Amino acid sequence: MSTVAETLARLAPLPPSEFSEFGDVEVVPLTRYQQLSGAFLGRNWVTIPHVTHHDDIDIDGIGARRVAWEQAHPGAKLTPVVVLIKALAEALRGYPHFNASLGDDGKTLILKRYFNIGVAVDTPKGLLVPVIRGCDAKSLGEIATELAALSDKARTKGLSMSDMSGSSIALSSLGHIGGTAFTPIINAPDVAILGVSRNRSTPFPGDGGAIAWQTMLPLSLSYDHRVINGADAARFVRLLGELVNDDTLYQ
Ligand code: CAO
Repeated sequence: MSTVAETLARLAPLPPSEFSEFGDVEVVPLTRYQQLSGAFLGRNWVTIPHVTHHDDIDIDGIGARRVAWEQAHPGAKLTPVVVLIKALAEALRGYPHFNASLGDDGKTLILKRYFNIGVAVDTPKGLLVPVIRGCDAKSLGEIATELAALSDKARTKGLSMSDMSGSSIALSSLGHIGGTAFTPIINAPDVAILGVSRNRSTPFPGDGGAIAWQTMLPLSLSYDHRVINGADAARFVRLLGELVNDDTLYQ
């Protein structure tokens, strides 16, 4: 048996970052955010055993409600991200070990009694993950307003460490751009992150052999397999699908 250190020592060294023999290059500095988030993403990717569960949920219920909701809340946008932030907070109630962190000694699981959702925001300086706190007690309108304010702050002024600390779970959406699935990297010390891709009309067998079209939203849940098993991950995403079609979420 070899130790982990011995196994790592047998890996080939990385090639040097020297390319001038192949042609002209330009060296540009990484922003402070890119350096920091790169260091954290690299750490999380190599230290957490990730598995990503992919599924599509039916979001016809969101489309039907969005128009009425936005008329009742002038200026606010009910995007799938806003609905999913609320649904995540609700789903965590039934899955406490998704709202958890491993203890430093690796022998305990710390269950959190708060429902704070981190949201990846794309900024000119790099990726930032502000946290919306207490989402279980907030309405969709409050979540939409806070998401707009935090993402604007992230893009214009930047965020403090306290704006980005204390999440239960995180969400990363590429739905406004495209894609069918991806593997989001867990934002430690969280144990799961939900990736959202672009929704699409999908044909299903309908009555009498007809085709029925449904709007499906692709979700990709990356989870720490030391804490969460695959069956629970699959159930958790199914539950999100039920919650986004549940009237009580919109009250
Ligand atoms: N499918 C189809 N359309 C979608 C969608 C989806 N899954 N998600 C959002 N959209 C639409 C919205 O409805 C909106 O349409 P309208 O302008 O017609 O209302 C449009 O895309 C833009 O949405 P938005 O970006 O303003 O709002 P959002 O709530 O979807 O997202 C935020 C907010 C802050 C998450 C987003 O602006 C952002 O920064 N996303 C990038 C995150 C990222 O980079 N993640 C990857 C990290 S890993 O490197």
